[in-house]
Amino acid sequence: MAKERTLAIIKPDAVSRGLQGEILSRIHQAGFAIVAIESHRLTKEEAEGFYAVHKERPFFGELTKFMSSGKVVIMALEADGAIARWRDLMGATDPAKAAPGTLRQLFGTSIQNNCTHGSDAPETAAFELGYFFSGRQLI
Ligand code: FUP
Repeated sequence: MAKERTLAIIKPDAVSRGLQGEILSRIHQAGFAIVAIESHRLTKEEAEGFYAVHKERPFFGELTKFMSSGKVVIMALEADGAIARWRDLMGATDPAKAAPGTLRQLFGTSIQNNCTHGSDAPETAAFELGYFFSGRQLI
């Protein structure tokens, strides 16, 4: 399997509950390398640009308000098959439907407050990594 990079976010609901350490530990145990990491609070505009693909969806306003409501941890993760593997570790979008032991099942509380984000395809990963990180940070 080819080495890949994916964009992962620990969302404001998880950061506000102090779950960064727990989630980072699971990322480490799952064998991902953290190529880049930063923590900051997104502006509403930054969140809107990041989720532009969803701008016609009914939940767009609430989602971008939530994503800019507090600090997030943004990471570039690297592993063989990183995109699918990180999505497997996160679990389904809705925590109520996520498989036992996945991050969203363990730490998510609603379809919006679902604790983590992950790119869903190579093209999305390229866009999302470039949205937050410079080429220098991704060396
Ligand atoms: P995912 O790729 O699993 O993050 O899910 P989607 O791309 O379908 O949705 C992006 C984000 O929109 C989800 F993480 C949470 C949010 N969302 C809602 O708030 N309500 C919905 O009905 C669907 C998604």
